[in-house]
Amino acid sequence: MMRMDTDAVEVNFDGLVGPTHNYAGLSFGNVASMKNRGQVARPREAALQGLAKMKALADLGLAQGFIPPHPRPGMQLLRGFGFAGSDEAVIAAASKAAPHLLAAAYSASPMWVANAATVTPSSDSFDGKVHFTPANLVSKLHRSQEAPQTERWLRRIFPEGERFAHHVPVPVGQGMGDEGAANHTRFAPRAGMPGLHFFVYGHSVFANVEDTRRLRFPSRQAKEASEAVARAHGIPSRQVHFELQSARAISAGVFHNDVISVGNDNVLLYHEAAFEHGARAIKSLAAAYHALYPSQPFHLIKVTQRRVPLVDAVRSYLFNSQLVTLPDGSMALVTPGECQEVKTVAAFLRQLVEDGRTPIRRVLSFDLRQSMRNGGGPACLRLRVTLTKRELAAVPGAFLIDDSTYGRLVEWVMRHYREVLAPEQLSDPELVAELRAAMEELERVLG
Ligand code: SUG
Repeated sequence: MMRMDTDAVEVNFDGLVGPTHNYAGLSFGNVASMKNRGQVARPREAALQGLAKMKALADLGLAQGFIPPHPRPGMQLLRGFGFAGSDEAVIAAASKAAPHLLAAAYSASPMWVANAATVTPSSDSFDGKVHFTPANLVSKLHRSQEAPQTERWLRRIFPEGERFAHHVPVPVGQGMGDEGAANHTRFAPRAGMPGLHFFVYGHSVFANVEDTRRLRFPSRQAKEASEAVARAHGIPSRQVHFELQSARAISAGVFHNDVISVGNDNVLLYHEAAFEHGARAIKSLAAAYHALYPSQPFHLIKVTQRRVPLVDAVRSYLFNSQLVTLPDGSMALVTPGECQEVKTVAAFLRQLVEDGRTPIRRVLSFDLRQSMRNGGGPACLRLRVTLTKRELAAVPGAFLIDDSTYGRLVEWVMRHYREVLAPEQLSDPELVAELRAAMEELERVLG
């Protein structure tokens, strides 16, 4: 028997940009991060840009939450590399001997919460609870430190018990990367109905898939990691579908599937170069969906290379848009402002809305430039959690965006964030005290 919770809604939990947002060039294979290495960042502006998006979506009538930043610098990471003594001594020594480690420890990368965890709604899990598995993020050192604090925040926002279940991250080993929801899409006629879980991976550790392909950049998501998550969450096997990311896309800088396709409810918008097996992959995805919902429409919107070359897709982050269902049932594409600056993409978006044959009726555009320069678009900044009304009521209000929480967070950012931050300023000893004060104050804001 499939469970159905018709009062369920998708809640977007955005990562609140932390006060150490900077451009340290830490992500090989993420072309924006590589290109902008060493630039001066604007943490305050970055956080306000993210908050403005949250507020705008909440004002459209969508349920919106947030996940706070992680304490920085990550002392455990620095101590793990042999630096010892007081926090101050550790930071001073690391800034002299290993500035690259200091940059990793200071990274504000937890803002990209699409990578924080994989979430299974209660309609799809074996025990009727919402399940969370924090991503191990082992592919990148700076991100590999995130999981323990991610788990702490998730447990606070979604208290373990009758409604929510929390798992440990997938065990690590060479190549066993789990990047969370960035490679996971769930399809169903609407929120609350049992969904088809679409996991896209870049390699398979045991089948040595990656070894047989020529990749310019490393692939991050292992098939076995996604299988582990689906297994732990108890998703029925007919509701799980796997597909291999294309080598061509990864080599063009598509380090996650959410940089080359986006889905919502019964729609998938994808670039023709997204999947290794091209049209065959799409056909088998559609078959899996129709095995669950034989007579329901499934909208597959293909974007050809002729229409939007891969390089334009990566530059504009078109596919890192959020595709959301508005309260009137129509869909909106929440795009980064860069889409309007790339001619092929701007033209595509115009036609998409004019076309009228797909459920996508509106294109919204947001200035997220600060995050975008590190390869983080609208979709990277949010973790989707489908919740029934009762589950949503179990989330502490301090983590949900309304006029009052929004106002308090803006005030907090204005008080505690630096206007500018360059990577070399991470060795400034005053930064540590500033960050400590900011996090203490945040606890008061959260009540
Ligand atoms: O993991 N950038 C992030 C961006 C993550 C985007 N997420 C999704 N597509 N879902 C990453 O590469 C750059 C940090 C730096 O270079 O300072 C960074 O970590």
